[in-house]
Amino acid sequence: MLKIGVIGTGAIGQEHIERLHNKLVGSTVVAVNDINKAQAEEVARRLTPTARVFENGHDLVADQNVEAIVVTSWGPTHEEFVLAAIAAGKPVFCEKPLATSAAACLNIVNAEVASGRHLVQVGFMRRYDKSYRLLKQQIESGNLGEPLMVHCAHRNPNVPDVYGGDMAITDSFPHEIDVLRWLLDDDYVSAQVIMPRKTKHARKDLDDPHMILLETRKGVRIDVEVFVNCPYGYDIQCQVVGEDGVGYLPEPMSVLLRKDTKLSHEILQDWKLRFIDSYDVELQEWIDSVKMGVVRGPTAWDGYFAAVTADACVEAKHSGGVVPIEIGERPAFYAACAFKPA
Ligand code: NAI
Ligand code: NAD
Ligand code: ISE
Repeated sequence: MLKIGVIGTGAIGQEHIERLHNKLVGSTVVAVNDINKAQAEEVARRLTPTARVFENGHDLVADQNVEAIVVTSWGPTHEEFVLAAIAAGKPVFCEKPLATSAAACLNIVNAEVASGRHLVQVGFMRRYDKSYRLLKQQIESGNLGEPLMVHCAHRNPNVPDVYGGDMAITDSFPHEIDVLRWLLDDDYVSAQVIMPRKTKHARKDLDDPHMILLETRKGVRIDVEVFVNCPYGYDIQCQVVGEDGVGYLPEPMSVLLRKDTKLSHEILQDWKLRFIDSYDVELQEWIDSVKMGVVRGPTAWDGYFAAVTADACVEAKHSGGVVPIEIGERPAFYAACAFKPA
């Protein structure tokens, strides 16, 4: 059994503790921590009663009984806990974003390379999603011809009060940044952000929606609508327009109903359900790979690339211009752990 310590017992922390302790094979949660101690104690009692509740994340990382770390605290805290795990020589799965700025992600990349071991995996779970994998197969088979354009939407029904500032770009959009780069096997060269009319459903201090435009090295043009107060539900759309055909991301499975004069499908309301299988596959593969001593999932470099892109998008939003995305060569260290689905 891989003995795991989880830092952050909020929304996704609770989801991951449940799957790591009670659902997946080969792991057990032996330690938890949250800055909100009462919540950590309540979560431990309910989901993993024998786990030790730590006063702070650093003590948890250092504890001899903890073999691997999962970081599910707020984004701004990720850097310090991932760096602590690397310093302790322990594998660490960190929810996206790896950190909230490119500079912070680069600190992690540099620390990992200096340690000489692949210890970091980032929670970009869409790469494990069956529907994205089917779409990727269509692209890679050549069935669509060369991709020319990609149209996407990332719609949430609502967001918590702590979701503010540019989090549409730094917290929601990183999923598209990562999965589209993986889907197209391409990198980005520029970003632009256009602000449509604001929805009446958004809080006064929150900009919503955003329209984000990316250009890739191969010349593919991508547009992504990020709309986090979309009253009808949680809806992730992706359409790849190729030279010879158009591929659509499959919709989540649901029963087609003929009822009350309508022909309808249910629309999901919650990100936890839309990607429930992907989180399971992602973390099961992480557990298995940690035990084998080879971390195979999205790397700290992927997390860094996402942060460089997000930073460029934030700059583009505030300047109104087209901002180049410049990133140096990927260190050879990361070539060996390019993502390979099991
Ligand atoms: P949340 O706000 O529900 O939970 C965050 C938890 O971190 C809170 O319980 C908070 O008390 C704790 N925390 C904050 N600072 C801490 C510190 N210094 N030490 C220990 N605990 C601390 O947030 P949520 O939605 O669970 O998100 C957490 C992370 O997971 C974020 O990075 C988010 O982007 C990511 N996430 C990823 C998703 C995915 O689909 N992969 C979905 C939802 C969240
Ligand atoms: P949340 O606010 O529900 O939980 C965050 C928790 O972190 C809170 O309980 C908070 O008290 C705790 N925390 C904050 N600072 C801490 C610290 N210094 N030490 C310990 N705990 C601390 O947020 P969430 O929705 O669970 O999101 C958490 C992370 O997961 C974010 O990075 C988010 O982007 C990511 N996330 C990913 C997905 C996904 O689909 N992969 C979905 C949701 C969230
Ligand atoms: C959240 O943090 C996630 O990661 C969800 O998957 C995403 O859809 C949501 O917009 C983010 O806030």
